[in-house]
Amino acid sequence: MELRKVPARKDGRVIVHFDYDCFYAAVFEAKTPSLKSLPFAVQQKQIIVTCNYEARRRGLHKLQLIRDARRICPDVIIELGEDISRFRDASKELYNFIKDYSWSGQVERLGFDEVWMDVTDMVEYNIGIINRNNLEHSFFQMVKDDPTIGFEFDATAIAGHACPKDFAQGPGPGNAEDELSLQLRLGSHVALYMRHQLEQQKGYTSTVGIATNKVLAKLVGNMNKPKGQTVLMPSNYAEGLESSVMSFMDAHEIGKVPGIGFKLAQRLREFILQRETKYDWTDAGTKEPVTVAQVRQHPDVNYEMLEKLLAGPGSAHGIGYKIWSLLHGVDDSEVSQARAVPRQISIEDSYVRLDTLPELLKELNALARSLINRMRIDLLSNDEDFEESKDESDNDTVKPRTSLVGMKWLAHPRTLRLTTRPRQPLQPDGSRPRTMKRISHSCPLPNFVFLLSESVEILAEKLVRDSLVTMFRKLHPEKSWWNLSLVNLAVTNMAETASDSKSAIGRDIGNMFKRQENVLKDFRVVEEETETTITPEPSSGEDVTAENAVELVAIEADEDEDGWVDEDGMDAATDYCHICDSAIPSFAMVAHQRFHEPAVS
Ligand code: DGT
Ligand code: MG
Repeated sequence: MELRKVPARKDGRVIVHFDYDCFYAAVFEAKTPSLKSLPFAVQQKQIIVTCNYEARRRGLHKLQLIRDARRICPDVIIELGEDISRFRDASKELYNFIKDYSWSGQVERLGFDEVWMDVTDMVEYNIGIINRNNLEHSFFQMVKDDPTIGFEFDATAIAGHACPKDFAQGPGPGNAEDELSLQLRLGSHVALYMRHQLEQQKGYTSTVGIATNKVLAKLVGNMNKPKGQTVLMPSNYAEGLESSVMSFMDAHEIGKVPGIGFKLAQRLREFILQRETKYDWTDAGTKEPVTVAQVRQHPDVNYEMLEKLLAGPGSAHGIGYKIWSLLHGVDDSEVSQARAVPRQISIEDSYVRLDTLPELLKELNALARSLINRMRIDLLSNDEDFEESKDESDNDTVKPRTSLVGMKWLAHPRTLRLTTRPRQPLQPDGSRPRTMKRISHSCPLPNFVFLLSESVEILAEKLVRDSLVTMFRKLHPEKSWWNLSLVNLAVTNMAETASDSKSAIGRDIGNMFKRQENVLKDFRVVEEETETTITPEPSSGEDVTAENAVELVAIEADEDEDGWVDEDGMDAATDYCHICDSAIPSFAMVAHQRFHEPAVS
């Protein structure tokens, strides 16, 4: 039947998916390697957000209450991970490390600890120069214009694990039907090489999947965790990938398929089982699993029916066909190109109670400091011309000489946004209205924040005094009563300065600063351009109490980290809570559910 037509599989690409093992714990371990052999966990609020494998061996797990972890493993070493900037920095460093190997620049981050890389061009090039009569002694060239950089490998063998285990070995070298297997074998070797480099040079181990598209690569990696890699191979070379992909996909619970979020999975389960189903939050899963096979093979399921079943407000057009394709392991989405700068930088914190002006000013100052620091980390780059031009400049008196001299802005965000989430006042009957809305106010970002001559502290204070207090008053004209559960500060609307020619900048320090002033002229504050928006957040099942705020705070630290993640992630990154309907990153769903549970005594 036409509506059940199997979407065409476009093989020919080789995609590698990296997932760093125990990421937050690994960030500490990279600095202090002695932690690796000890049970070690990272704490945010009252939970262990992650722990290393030694701790997992001793019975600890992700998202466990600190109390329970200490009881189970009294000698566990715990570090505080409230300050997520260290994870963000590590994530960026590792991303750049991986990106430097790429020829095409198609390297995409998902969250802090996952990266896809499209290695098709590297694999194709190396297949082009391979000696098919001596595949055992091959050399993989890692740098296109330097045949000496790379590694030796056996192109008849797979590096790491293969799925399925009885994959087709292929009819032998030189046979066209075996090209796909050859591609994937090379993909597995380049993945192994990069995984080793990541470990040797940066101290991080990772779990890697290699396949012909993003979804398959992400899924197949899970088969050998941690420190493992798996390549999805054809089980029958004549059929290509068809049979192995179908049996691989069919075995998965539908909620595990990236791109099928919590809500969609739940609707599919209910359709297949023809009744309401329950979700078990403690296990981050369902006690009523429905497999891909059950959905795919159901006689009434086709893409038009899926469109009707799944389309809703906010869902992308063509969701039915997209899900139908995913059920068949078909995913044509591209690995996006690496971007030099994030689309936005946002910093936020949440509060059990924030209702006095002195407290607010203190928090705004702290957020503004983080924001400016973050801008300097993410948006400044070395001016390579500076070192050589330094001697040419006899104007050594040009000030200031700080460690930031020689840096230039890669982009200037144009807009400053302040967002709050006010708690509603109690109603006469003592109840609290359920809606928790975020409200925000935007205005042009004042120029002075780009000045490198001033300290972050001074700039932050000025930003609070000159802009943020006024913006806050626009959001909260009522002087007498407000109580905030969240404050978010963001710079958005990036204007990249990539067109700067090298010769135009950094000739000497004076010129550079003069030029910077010129650039900044474009960023005048224009009061009329300000804008206030109210973003309704779907109603929350209950308000935050001091006790249950704990986990929520932990989640939100990650939920809205910065533009690198917010806007680059695929649908898989977000699920919707069935109680409050909030969008929650998939990995944080379990912790989020604790927020809805009765307060822990
Ligand atoms: P893995 O991949 O099983 O070896 O372990 P991780 O620690 O890499 O876990 P993963 O990949 O699920 O998440 C990456 C990091 O994100 C993790 O190290 C800590 C953080 N994270 C994960 N889930 C949550 C959560 O529910 N709340 C918060 N605040 N952070 C989380
Ligand atoms: Mg991980």
